[in-house]
Amino acid sequence: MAKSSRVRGKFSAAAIIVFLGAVIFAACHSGPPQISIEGPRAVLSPAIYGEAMVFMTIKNDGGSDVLNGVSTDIPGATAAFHVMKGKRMAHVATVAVRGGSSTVFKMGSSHIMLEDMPRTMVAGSPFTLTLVFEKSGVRQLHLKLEKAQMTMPMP
Ligand SMILES: [Cu+2]
Repeated sequence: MAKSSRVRGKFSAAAIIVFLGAVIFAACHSGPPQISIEGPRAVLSPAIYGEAMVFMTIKNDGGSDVLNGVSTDIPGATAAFHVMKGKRMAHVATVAVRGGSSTVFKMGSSHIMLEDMPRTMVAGSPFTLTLVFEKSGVRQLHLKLEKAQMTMPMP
């Protein structure tokens, strides 16, 4: 009798730990997003004048969010989200920023494309990139254009 009740006690303790774990996990990845932007860089295109690609890691330790827009203060320039479809870039209007994970913009993969920059924008030129998140609101990044990279690693 005493033995079986001790076994039951162990089982329920394990059940409580699993339950608490699930609650903590749910709390972390639901509710408001917790966005942090790591290692943002803007690199001039080695091939096309007036174009640059922006790379970064968007870390989200909270619930899911969506990137609904991107813009820049560079006069006349446009900013857009690009994803790779095979070997071609395709424009997308929004980018999902899943909870509890990192959304990566990198060379040869998803990136932010700057086009139609004026000739005054050269390596070292500062500019502001504005990201608009559905839930987290507006984030502004102050970046400097970096010189074109001569080697373009393939995805
Ligand atoms: Cu692109």
